[in-house]
Amino acid sequence: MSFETISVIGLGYIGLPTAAVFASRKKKVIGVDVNQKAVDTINRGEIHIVEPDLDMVVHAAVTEGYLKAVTIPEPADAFLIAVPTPFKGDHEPDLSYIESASKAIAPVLKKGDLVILESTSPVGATEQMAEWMAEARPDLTFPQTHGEESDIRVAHCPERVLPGHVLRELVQNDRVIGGMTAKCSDKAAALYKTFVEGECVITNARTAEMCKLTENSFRDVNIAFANELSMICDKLDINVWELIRLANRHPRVNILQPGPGVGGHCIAVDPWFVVSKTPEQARLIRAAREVNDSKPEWVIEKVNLAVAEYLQANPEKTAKEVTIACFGLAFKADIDDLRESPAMAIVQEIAFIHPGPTIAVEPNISALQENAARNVTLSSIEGALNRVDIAVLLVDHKQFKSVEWKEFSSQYVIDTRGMATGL
Ligand code: SAJ
Repeated sequence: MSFETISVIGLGYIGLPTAAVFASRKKKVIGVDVNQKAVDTINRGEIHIVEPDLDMVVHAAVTEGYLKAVTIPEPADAFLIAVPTPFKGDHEPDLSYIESASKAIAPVLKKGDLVILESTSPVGATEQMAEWMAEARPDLTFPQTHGEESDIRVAHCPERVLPGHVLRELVQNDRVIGGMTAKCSDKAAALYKTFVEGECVITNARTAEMCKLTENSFRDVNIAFANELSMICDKLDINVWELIRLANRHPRVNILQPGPGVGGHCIAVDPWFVVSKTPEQARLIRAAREVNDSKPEWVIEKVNLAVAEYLQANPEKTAKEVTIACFGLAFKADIDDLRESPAMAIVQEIAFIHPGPTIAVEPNISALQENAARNVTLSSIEGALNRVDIAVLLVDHKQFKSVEWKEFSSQYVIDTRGMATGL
């Protein structure tokens, strides 16, 4: 099975690195995106997203002529769909991007082509995608009606890479390959073997869909456990970080770390895809989402209490003269991605309710986008430490770990990451 030309639909955090890695293996890659600006950026050999080393790989792929970006799909031997799958309304999955992508490639499909859905999807989405393509191309046959005899092969192969380590994990992680039939799986596995050094493990499409949702739900439930513990320990006057360290000495216990909430684009979204399909069964998964989503509010309450205590101890001051410094805006440590970040949401809310100055420190960015955080001043670590009355530690970036937090009065440090109090 040889793939001369590979097309990747959706050139975002997953699609662009995937396209670039195929191109680095000297495959002809056509990247497709509806965003003309992103397409132009990539065709200049530049990138519009942040991921370590991706700029170099894309630059090389474009200048050597293996990768080009377009807005309208062109014929290829394999199509990988890596578009967003957000939720809408009451956490219902929104498959409209998959629908548009599959309808956009349908006109250029030909007998023998492989279509892979990489986007994280609710169970049944791959079959639905195949249906959309079949409706658009009645002249071709698809696996849902023609099984192993179908003209077009269809599979779900979820991405599982960790933001910040995408290029390494794309190559090294094992890959779950869920074909709609055995031949679909074989063809998809052959494609991934172009660059995957991990194992390509074969299953069916529905199990592959559920596998990805299970991985992220597992993590969400475990983080919720840590977050719930942090709130229990706060009530009981116990240091949660010491407690977790001690409990983790048990050979079969491995508790994750509490934080200000769960951010990113996957873990706070994917569990809802399970809940929306099976609401009566997915009770624990739903509760975990609710615990994690409630954590930012809990942190804001702690900040309000600290301000009240501060004013009581310093009666000559008004709230307008209290400076709150928030350390970290990104959704997790040592990255610069502010999207879906609980830290960002907390800082925005503090700036909204607090009449005094709100300072934010984010060593991984140089400026805050306009309107990103009104009334928030971006500062250096030193600048913030010189002015701070109440410190809110939100992200455990490496730069914050060397700060002598112990020198601060503990009731004025709200430490959501165990950097000051977890020592
Ligand atoms: N977090 C905690 N405590 C912890 C671990 C994480 O509060 O002990 C928070 C982080 O601060 C962050 C959020 O959880 O706000 C998510 O971070 P993460 O590092 O757990 O995961 P992501 O969103 O960067 O990437 C996840 C990964 N999934 C798993 O580890 C099961 C990645 O492999 C997936 O490919 C990715 O989701 C995705 O695209 O689905």
